[in-house]
Amino acid sequence: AHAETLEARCQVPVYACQRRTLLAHRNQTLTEVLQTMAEEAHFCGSEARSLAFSRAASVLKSLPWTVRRVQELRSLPCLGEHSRRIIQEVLEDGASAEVERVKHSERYQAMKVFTKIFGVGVKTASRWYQEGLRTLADLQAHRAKLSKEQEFGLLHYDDLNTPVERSDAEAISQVVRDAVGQCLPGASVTLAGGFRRGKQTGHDVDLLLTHPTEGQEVGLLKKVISWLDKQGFLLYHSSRRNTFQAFEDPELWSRSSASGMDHFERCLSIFRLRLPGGVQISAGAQKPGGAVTGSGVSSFWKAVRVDLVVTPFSQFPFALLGWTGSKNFERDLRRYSKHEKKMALNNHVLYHLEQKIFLTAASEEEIFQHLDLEYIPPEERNS
Ligand code: 8DG
Ligand code: MN
Ligand code: MN
Repeated sequence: AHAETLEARCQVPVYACQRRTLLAHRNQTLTEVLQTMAEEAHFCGSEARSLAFSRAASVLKSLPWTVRRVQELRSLPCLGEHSRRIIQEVLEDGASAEVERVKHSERYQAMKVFTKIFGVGVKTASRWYQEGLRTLADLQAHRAKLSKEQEFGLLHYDDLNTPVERSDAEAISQVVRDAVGQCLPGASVTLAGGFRRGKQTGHDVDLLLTHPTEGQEVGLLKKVISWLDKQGFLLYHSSRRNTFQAFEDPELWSRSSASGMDHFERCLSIFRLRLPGGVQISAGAQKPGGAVTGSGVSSFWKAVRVDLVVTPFSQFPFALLGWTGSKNFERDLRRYSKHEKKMALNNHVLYHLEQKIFLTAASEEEIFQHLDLEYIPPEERNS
């Protein structure tokens, strides 16, 4: 009865950017199965189906009560027939036969193993599966052709699939802060991504670099990378230059931003993070730089994925908003902007499509104001 009173009182907004979603929520079991289905659809290239499951999971994350009966879903948005059916199965039988089948399927399991390699997406993983490969050992035996990125991904597979702790993220931020301080005094380093949303662990560390005098940031990334490399902090890095052109057709970049990719200068890297006190981790893993012991390989460092992104100061609030996530939150921010406000939002700018003007902002709060949205702090963007 309590749940139903809550349901009646609770008008859940359609867009994730209108909801407050904390990390801890009350429907973990249900969101997990829906996310498995979203992942499976993604592995099949069915992006619309994947999105539908993600949205359903996202709505459940925002609920202030635990769903116990399928009737409680009546007035909720984004819950399609398939999602409801799976939720009902889980509520009534404790598990969904369909989800169990997916989880145990050979294809899902192999796709999961392959896409966990840094640099491997669904396309490559599917191809390997088609060729009959199933495991990392198969991949090595088959001598599959790998990109540089994938080679390093495979080499550091265990480390890169070990959750990055908040303390690791803080340590890496500090190293990058030192590097940036040496290369360009006055420049700043900001931790974004899941850690900014309050997560205690993550799959990587997302860092934004900028300088309050626009233009000063040009050339910074090269210097920082070279400093880090000299100090032995980088196992792998690959950079891309800035390709953003503010005055090209805004329709063009508003389309490309739908995927979440942006045009900032950036570096995808793998850090060699020294561990305090020489803790032994990933015994048995291949560690080219580790100290070999009798039982296997022990090491005093671990590999951590780090994204470095350089932004001109005037675009920083947009970049910060974009790189803080979650992915559901970002996707709906853009969708809301376009459909409800006739504005195109991306990681660089906010553009009014009818008035044909750029709306500037000095903070995330100002971007929310332009969009007539209540400000949602990072900790409540875990949609
Ligand atoms: P995690 O690492 O803790 O697992 O989660 P996360 O921090 O939320 O995810 P992420 O994959 O590291 O991405 C962080 C945010 O950055 C996410 O909202 C997507 C956003 N993002 C962009 N542009 C790009 C891009 O070009 N590549 C990637 N990988 N992420 C981008 O805005
Ligand atoms: Mn991240
Ligand atoms: Mn990232």
